[in-house]
Amino acid sequence: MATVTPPASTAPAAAPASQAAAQEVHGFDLVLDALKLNGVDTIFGLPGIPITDLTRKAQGAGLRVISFRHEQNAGYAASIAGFMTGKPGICLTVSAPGFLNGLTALANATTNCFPMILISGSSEREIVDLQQGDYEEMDQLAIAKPLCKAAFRVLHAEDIGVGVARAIRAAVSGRPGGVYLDLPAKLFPQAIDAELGRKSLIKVVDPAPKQIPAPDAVQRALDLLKGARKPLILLGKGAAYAQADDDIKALIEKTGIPYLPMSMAKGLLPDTHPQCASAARSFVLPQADVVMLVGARLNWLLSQGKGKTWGAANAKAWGSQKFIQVDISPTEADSNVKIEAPVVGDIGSCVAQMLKGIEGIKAPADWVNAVAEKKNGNVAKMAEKLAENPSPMSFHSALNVVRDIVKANPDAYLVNEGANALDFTRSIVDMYKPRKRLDVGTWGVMGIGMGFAVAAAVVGKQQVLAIEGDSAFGFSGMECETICRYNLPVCVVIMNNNGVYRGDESPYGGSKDPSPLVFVKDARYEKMMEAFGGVGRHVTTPQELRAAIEEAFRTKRPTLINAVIAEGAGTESGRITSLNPTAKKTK
Ligand code: ADP
Ligand code: TZD
Ligand code: MG
Repeated sequence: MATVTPPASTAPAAAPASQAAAQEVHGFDLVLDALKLNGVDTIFGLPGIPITDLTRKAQGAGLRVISFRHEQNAGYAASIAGFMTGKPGICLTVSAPGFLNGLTALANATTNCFPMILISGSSEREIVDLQQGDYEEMDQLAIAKPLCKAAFRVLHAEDIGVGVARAIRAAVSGRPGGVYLDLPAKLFPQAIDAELGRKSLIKVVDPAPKQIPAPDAVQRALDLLKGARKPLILLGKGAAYAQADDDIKALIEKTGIPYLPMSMAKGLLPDTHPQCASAARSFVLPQADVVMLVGARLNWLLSQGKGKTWGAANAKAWGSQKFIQVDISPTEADSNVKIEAPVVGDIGSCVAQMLKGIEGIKAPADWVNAVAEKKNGNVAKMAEKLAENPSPMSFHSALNVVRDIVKANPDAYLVNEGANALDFTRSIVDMYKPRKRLDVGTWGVMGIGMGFAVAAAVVGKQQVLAIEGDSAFGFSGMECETICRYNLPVCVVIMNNNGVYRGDESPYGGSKDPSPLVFVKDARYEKMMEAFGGVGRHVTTPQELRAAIEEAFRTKRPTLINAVIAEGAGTESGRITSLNPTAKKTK
C-alpha cells in the first residue's frame, strides 16, 4: 500500500502537486502530526540529511524548532525540558555522527530519569544491514538500545502513529528515561492515503499513569516514622520531577521532620525553610535513625548509604539507620543497603496516601533542636566567609552576589556546572522555588550548560542565570550563537580560574607544555557573546559582578560575564576529592 519515492538516502522529493497527491499524506507530515497531536510544541535539533525538510516543515506546521550548533547540546536541552515539564523533550538529529552526538544526552537522560525522545534519521536498512557503505551508515537502533530505556524503528508510514505513541509512553511512564526513535530516510517521503494516515495516529491516553502504592506498604513506612527518634527526609530530583510540591511541603511541615534536598531538589521547599538541614548535612546523615528517601537513589552522591557519611566505622559498613524509600521503580529498593519500607508508586500518590495517616507523627523536639543548633553554627561560619572580599575574587565572594540575585529573582532558572564552580554554588546559593536549579545530575557531566540554559529560557520562559566553570563552559560554549540567534534572556557567568579545578601548574612538572588542567591565562570569554551581538562583561570585583548580572536581568539580553576568580581558590575535583585518591594535594 505504501508507495516509496526514491532515492531515499538523499534529499527527499517534495510532494507532487498532482490531484492524486491531495489525497495523500507523507511520512514527514505524519511524524509532525503525531507529535503535535500529543502536545509536542518544541523540537531541539540540528538539520541535515535526511531530516532537513522535517525541521523546516515542523516550523511551517507551527512547531518551535530550536536549531543548535551541536546535537549534544540539543539533546541536553530536550532532556531538561523533559524534567521541567514531565513531558518528553524531543531531540532531532541526522544519522550516524549526528545520532552519536545526541546519544550522550540520551544516555544522560536515562541515567537521570529525565523523559526524552531522540529522533534520528537513518540510512537505508538494506544497505546498512549488508554493510555496503551508505551515506552515514550505522546500525543506530542496535547502538542506542543499551543506552536508553527503549528503542523503536518505524519502517512504514502507517506505523508512525504507533511508533511515536510507544516512544512517548516509554519515556514518561514508570521511571522516566530516554527513548530512541529511528526513522529511516525512506520513511519521510513515503505517501499513504490521507484518511488512512489520519486514522493511524494515536493521541496517547494517560501516558504516565498514576501508580498507587499498596496500603500495607504505606502503613509500614508510617509505622517506622512513628517510632523514629531522629527521622530525616531526603528529597531527590524524582521528588522535584513528580510536581507534587504542595503535598510534599505538607508532609514535611506536618511532621516537622528535618529534610535534606539533593542538588536538583533544592527549592522544592525554599532552602531557607527552618526544617531544611542542608547546612547540617554531615551532622544529620550519620545521626538519623530513620531516613525516608523520596525520589532519591542511594548512589555515589549519598555514599551508597554506607560508611562514615552514615555513621558506620568503616567505609564499607552500613550505618544503623533504617530506610524508607518512596520510588516508582520497584527494583530500586535494596540496591545498596536494606530498605525496611519500600513504598512503590508515583510520588504524588505515595505522598498523598502517607498524608492520610500522618496524624501523631512528629519529629522529637530534642532532635529538631540539635539539628537547628548545628545548622545555625554552620550558617554563621558561612556568613563570615561570604563577607570576605579578597582580590582576585574567591568563589565565596563572587557567589555571595549570585546568592543575593537569586533571592531577589526566585523565578529565574539557575543552570550550574563545573567542579568548584558547581559545588560552591550548590552550597552557597539558596533556591526558593521547585525545579529552578538545573545541573550536572547523576553523572556529574560537563557540557549541559548552554543546552540547559536554552531549554530553560525557551520552555520555562524566564530569565536564566548559568554559573559555569571555565572548563565546563567550553563543552557547549558555541551555543552562545544559538542564545543570541533566538535572543534568549540568558546570562552566563564564567567563574574563570584559568583551568580545570585550578589554574596553577602541575605538581609533577616534567613538560614544557602547559599542565593538562590549565587553559590560556586570562582568556576573554566575554568576547564570544559579543561576537554574535550579545553583551560581554569582564569583571574582577563583586560590585562589578553584581552590576553586570543586574544589567543582564534588566535588559534580558544575552550576556556573558567573565568573572575573574583566584587561580588557586579551588580544590582538586571540588568536593569529590575523595574519589581521586592518588592526586597530589594542591595547596
Ligand atoms: P537525586 O540525584 O536527586 O538523588 P536520583 O536521580 O538518584 O535523584 O533519583 C531519582 C529517583 O526518583 C529515581 O529512583 C526514580 O525512579 C524516581 N522517580 C522519578 N520520577 C518519579 C515519580 N514520578 N514518582 C516516584 N519516583 C520517581
Ligand atoms: N568530561 C565530562 C563530559 N564530564 C566530566 N565530569 C569530566 C570530563 C571531568 N570533569 C569534572 O568532573 S569537573 C571538570 C571536568 C573536566 C571541569 C572542572 O573545571 P571547571 O570548574 O573550570 O569547570 P572549577 O570551578 O575550575 O573547578
Ligand atoms: Mg575552572
